[in-house]
Amino acid sequence: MARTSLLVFCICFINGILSYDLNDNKFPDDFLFGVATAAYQIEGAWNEGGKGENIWDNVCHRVPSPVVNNDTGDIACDSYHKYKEDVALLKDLGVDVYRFSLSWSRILPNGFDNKINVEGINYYKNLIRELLDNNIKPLVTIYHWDLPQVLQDAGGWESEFIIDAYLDYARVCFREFGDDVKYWLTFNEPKQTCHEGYASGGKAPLIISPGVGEYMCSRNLLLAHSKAWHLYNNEFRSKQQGRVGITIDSNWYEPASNSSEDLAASETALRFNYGCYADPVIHGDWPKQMKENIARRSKAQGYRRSRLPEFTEEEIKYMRNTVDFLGLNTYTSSVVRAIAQPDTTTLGLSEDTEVDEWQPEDWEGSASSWLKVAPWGARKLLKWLKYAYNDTPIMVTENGYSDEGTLNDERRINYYQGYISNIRDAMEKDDVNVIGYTAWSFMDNFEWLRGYSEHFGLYHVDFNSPNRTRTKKDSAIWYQNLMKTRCVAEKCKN
Ligand code: GBH
Repeated sequence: MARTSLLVFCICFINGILSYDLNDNKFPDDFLFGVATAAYQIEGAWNEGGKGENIWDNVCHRVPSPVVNNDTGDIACDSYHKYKEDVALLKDLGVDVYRFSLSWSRILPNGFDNKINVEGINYYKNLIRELLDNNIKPLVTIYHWDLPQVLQDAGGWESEFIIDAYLDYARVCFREFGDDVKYWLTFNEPKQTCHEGYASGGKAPLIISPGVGEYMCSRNLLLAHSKAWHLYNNEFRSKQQGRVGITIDSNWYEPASNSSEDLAASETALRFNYGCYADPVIHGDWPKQMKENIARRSKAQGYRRSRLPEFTEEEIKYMRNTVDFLGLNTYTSSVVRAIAQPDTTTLGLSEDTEVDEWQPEDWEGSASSWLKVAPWGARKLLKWLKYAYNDTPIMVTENGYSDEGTLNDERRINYYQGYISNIRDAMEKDDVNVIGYTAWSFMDNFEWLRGYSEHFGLYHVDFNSPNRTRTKKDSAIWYQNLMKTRCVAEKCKN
């Protein structure tokens, strides 16, 4: 205990003096603090309990493997067998909420609802029961990237059949778990599903269709989201009284200068990333920056129509205002500048954005190439979301820092301090309606194509031991203290 308070004290002290003043206001009493995970990254039991194969099983089992060290999620943190132990740790940590995801192929091994896997349903019912018994609210992501392989074989997110397949899956989730779950996320980070999954080769199913297939994916996914929201709204809301949102990821895009071109470049980057998914579910249609750029470039490239598929008037009305809250995953920032003479020949989301983007060398790094520490960006991004999306309530559903795996993870504590302080600033000084925060991640886990080489956990997991032993890191002790005092600074004001 002495070690804990000394550690907490030292870090607050150094930080407060050297970089910025930490916000010492308490978070509101009803603010939800917690931690996050995802099914494929922690559950393991890939072929147990009646589960079907999904696209991540498929990718990890390919020879040669595209994953670092040939790692797989076959066992991962073994949370399928260890959920009681997990909940005991969550209880000890003192979270208000636990964000986790459901594995589609564990619930519907055929992808479709012609066959419901009772063992899979029971796993999640037991987990939810265990959480509620310990006074922890479940925040459930319906889809975090693990599509049943049979649906991928039929075309996956590029094909329209997926809209109703997703709807049927969501119906099963609302029906089976909705009496106990009051916070739902239809999707985690659609950009990664569509752009990394169907264009950049960064995520399963590793299909490469930049500027074409990735936009078909976005369109289908957005329609699937709004259908699920309408279903909840019409058939479940009055009885279950929950809220349905979607989690979208974005950097903050800092303009390189105050020139109107660079300010516009920042706005364009935000619209192409967060806006690609938030504009349709709030305003009904793609952001105008996307429509204009992609139509103009498609024309120059000789396409008969824009590579960005249009929404009909009817779809626009149907999609508008189909969120009860917006989820935000944010880890980092970048700097952007307008490109004077954009190359119009190449296809792809970033090419279509026509903005130069980079991260300055002198920003503090992490174990992930893309993640540099820029806590001030979180405040600016939240302020922008308030302006762009009519003050829709926001839940920060992921934020976190990767290292090579140490228990004395001061750099992670420093990261959380800076980010959470800036989030509190956004609430207090910019009047942004932030309703919760779930840190990524509860524990070290399978980091997709990076395997077990990048660690984001508050708890260390020993992947060499059959027990997958969990050990509390210093950052967990720090976060536990934050959730108790409910402010980031060493001394809270009120
Ligand atoms: C989240 O994505 C995920 O939701 C979560 O499952 C994951 O474990 C966590 O973050 C940590 O990565 O390598 O330059 O091509 C975060 C958003 C955006 C992270 C794009 C990786 C790859 C960029 N991500 N990114 S690059």
